Amino acid sequence: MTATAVDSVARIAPAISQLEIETPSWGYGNSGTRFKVFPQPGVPRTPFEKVEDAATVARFTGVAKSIALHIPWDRVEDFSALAAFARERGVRIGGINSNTFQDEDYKLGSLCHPSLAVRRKAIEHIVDCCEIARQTGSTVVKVWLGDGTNYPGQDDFRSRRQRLIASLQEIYAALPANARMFLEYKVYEPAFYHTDVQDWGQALTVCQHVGERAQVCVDTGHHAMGVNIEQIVAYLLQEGRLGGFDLNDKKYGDDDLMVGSIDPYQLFRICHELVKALADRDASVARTNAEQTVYMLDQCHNIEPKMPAVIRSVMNLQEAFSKALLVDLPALYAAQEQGDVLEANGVLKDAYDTDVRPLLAQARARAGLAEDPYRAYLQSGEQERRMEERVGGVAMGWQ
Ligand code: RM4
Ligand code: MN
Repeated sequence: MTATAVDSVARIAPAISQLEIETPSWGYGNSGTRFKVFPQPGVPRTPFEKVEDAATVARFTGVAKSIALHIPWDRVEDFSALAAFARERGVRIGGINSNTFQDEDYKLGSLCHPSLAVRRKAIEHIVDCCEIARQTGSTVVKVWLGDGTNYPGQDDFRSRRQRLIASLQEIYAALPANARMFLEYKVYEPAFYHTDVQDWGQALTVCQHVGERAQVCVDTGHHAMGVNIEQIVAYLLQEGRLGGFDLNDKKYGDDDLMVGSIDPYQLFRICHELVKALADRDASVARTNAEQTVYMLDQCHNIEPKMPAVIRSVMNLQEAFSKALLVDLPALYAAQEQGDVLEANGVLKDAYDTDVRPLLAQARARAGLAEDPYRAYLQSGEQERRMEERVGGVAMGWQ
């Protein structure tokens, strides 16, 4: 290898050694659309089996050492036992995702609902998620709401916002001392006319009313088409309010496709904002924030085999992050300073156009990992073993 190639391997190494990726428990279960769920053989039947799958992904990739849970889908009798089970397999319990969108009572909303009784029920559920965080050692409680209205005039925007803030303040008080609350926005769906937490501005200002440890979750699939997500990321970092990501990709709506599968250049541009913040010399708000940002995948694998898809997604993110690590920042800043539009843009393109796969393979080999985790998994017999062993019982899905 040439000296520059050696240097490049060192530069992308943090994508193997430092990037912490979280996988979602629901990505291992059966999923589909409102039209059809296509079940797959070998899918986990219990949260413990989901943890086993996450641990397998961690073993093959060397990263992705935490798994996010969704309550009540992942409810178990003894959460500390689940956390211990995970620990023994080299993974930890990540974000606890609340679910206030699948109960009859939530037809008109949850934390924003006009009825105090329904709000109470939703608050208690999320307070319970805080308790689960305590029991599992998780440091994140995530709130995504299906709240909104379908028709103009159905309810009052400001009243609903007030109920939301008051409800979140109550929940915030129940967070474990070292935990953060993430508020996730989404432009529309399930509500079609207005959504209560529809964009980053709403999420940010609500978080500011709630407390310092309330931060925004950016689900990459939750924007209108054409929205500049990396710009949102930059500003949230500057405010110290970027909690984490729900990474996935989309072509149209909230498609939950594999991260980097439709628009890898966008993923690169997002990573570029994070890498720049991490490179800040002084301990800026943005740098501290970037150091704590959670990279979670929020994906569903409806037609593709799940475990290989999760592994591929982890690799996609590592590739985008590596390209961002290759951006020549001094050259970029010099070009910006001189107002050299084409040079500045060229610096980004040069990094993006680099084939980082051989570099990542090298870095993995150095770390004692398979050079291609995806192929290594396919050849390992793990998939066949799952299909043989996981017969009977009920495969897990969105219930
Ligand atoms: C929502 C949102 C949440 C996820 C659920 C399953 O659209 O993205 O993050 O928990 O779906
Ligand atoms: Mn999400």
